[in-house]
Amino acid sequence: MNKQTKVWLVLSIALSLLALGSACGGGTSTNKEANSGSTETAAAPYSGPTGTVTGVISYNGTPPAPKKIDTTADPVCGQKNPNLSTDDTIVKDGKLANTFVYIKEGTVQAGKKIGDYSWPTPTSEVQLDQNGCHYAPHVLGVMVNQKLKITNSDATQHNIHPTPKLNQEWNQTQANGAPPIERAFNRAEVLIPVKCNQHPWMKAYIGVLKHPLFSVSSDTGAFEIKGVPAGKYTVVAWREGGANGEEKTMEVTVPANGSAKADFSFGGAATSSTKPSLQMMPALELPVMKH
Ligand SMILES: [Cu+2]
Repeated sequence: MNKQTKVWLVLSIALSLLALGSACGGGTSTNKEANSGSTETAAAPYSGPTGTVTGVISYNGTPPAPKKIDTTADPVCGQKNPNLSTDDTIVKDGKLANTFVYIKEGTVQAGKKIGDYSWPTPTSEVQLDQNGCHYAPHVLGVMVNQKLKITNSDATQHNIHPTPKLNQEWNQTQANGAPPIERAFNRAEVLIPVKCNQHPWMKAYIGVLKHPLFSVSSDTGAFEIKGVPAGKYTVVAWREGGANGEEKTMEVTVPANGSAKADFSFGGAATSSTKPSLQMMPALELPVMKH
């Protein structure tokens, strides 16, 4: 072996070691970044005292009457659900259902931001059923990466089509008798509209959050958010309508082992009810809906 070959040998061994080292090191640091660089997976879970946020969503004035839906395009829908009608404003005794209420931001008693804590992804799945050519529930929440299980209880084909702005858009056909579709959203987004490419009247809304501090108002207008770290927060109540829905916010202080009240009201003259409805917005998508 001459001197030159020796030098090359040593050099190439050194280079390979260097490459190996940097590959390993690089991998580790990338992992670290993924776990600590982004706020959603960064910090430790919260373990201090918690309270609840409860409230009732009211609707001022006369709500728009539900409109009967023409289902002649798919006789299966009409047979199963002859009284199918619009469900964008469900009001009973002045109380509004299907309002998505969540903790948007705020400071925990200890002084940290709520977003600085990590929240484990639930192992339980959230179900979205298609029954009578209607989504149930109409409004739902999931955590980031939590499994959403979509079922078809109808003797007809649906095509589930979420139209997010931050997550990836997809649409998937689910035939009569097809197994559940399991999906998840990997970014927080409030809320993602869901439509059915087969039945243009079908609408649902999915709120995706990094934490479990959300709730949907029931038929009595009531909601409850449990397990909220004691602290001071902005609570948002969202309901559908307009291009991006309608939002109200409120500041609340959640006491340790206590409850904060957050009553909201929608409807009435002061609200933005004159905005175009979401259904009318994407003119480009109308031909797709006819499939
Ligand atoms: Cu459908």
